[in-house]
Amino acid sequence: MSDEHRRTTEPVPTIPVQVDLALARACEVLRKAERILLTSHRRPDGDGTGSMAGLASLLRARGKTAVIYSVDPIARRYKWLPLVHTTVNTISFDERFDCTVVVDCADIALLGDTLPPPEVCGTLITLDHHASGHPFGDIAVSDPTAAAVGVLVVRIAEREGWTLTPEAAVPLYVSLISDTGGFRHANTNAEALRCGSVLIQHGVVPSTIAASLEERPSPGKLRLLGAVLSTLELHCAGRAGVLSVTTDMVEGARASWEDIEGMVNWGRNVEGVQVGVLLTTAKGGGVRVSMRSRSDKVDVGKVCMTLGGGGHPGAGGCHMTDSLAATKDKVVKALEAAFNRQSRPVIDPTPSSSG
Ligand SMILES: [Mn+2]
Repeated sequence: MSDEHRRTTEPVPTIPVQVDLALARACEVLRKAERILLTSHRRPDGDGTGSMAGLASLLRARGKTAVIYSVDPIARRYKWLPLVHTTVNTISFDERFDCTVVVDCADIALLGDTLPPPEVCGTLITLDHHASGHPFGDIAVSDPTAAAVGVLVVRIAEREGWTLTPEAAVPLYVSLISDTGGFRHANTNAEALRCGSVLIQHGVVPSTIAASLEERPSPGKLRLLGAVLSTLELHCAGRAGVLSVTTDMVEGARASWEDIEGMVNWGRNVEGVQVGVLLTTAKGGGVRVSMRSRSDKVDVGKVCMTLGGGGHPGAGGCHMTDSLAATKDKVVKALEAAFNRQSRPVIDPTPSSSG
């Protein structure tokens, strides 16, 4: 077994004392509350949606009023979750809640002006697990060791002795698999799997949920993907995988422009490739460049900055006014320069065992 497959952290991270104290205070407020408002960050993901729905189910089973509130519509992918159809997108100013629970949100700024005023919200409880953020609320439960907010909801249920029904267990399981990538990401720990096990004991069928969340591409998207994959070119000694999309390809496949989303990852995923590039001929002229890096050695945000765009170390983009061929040339040259700045060309892409 190589070192990278060996565990270097504790199997069960100790829950910080202040997290436990905050959770106890949150439970006390929830126990007494009659009317509870539940919300998450804008465009809630699987964790946000699943933990809201799961907590709503648990609270309603106690005879309480629990309102799920999201200004943005719930993504089609999660619409089938129990109780999600009861989500409201406005809260009237004369409503009064005993408390409001904000899930999966590391910063009050991410709520924008969607959070109702304090007199509407009542006691503000936050349940979050982001390591970097600014915990907020009257009671902030913020635990980076929790793989998903669903884990924190399971902790609440266990602490309060609330029975988990399938109606609560299913969305909580979705919260868990969303944030752990199906128990594969680095945040997957013993507690995440223990919670998964508990949820299965209470009615979750993992294969059914996996099937419900499966991406079902339209025939047009699949035709377009086939066309895009056939454009793959490897540059920079196999370290850059470049894919191209043109208007003709989109129209020929009878696909939509949205179908292009995520296709850049196919170039990045090729064996040996460190940077994936997708070149898209823009409708208004020029070429849209997307870059994804799987190596911390090349900051594609910086590479894109040299081309007039920007981004993060792992993801960048820019718009160029040249033709597709000229753009490809410039992008490859910029990447070549970035790879050359690396102290030594990487031949073996496997992570070093020392880190
Ligand atoms: Mn989350």
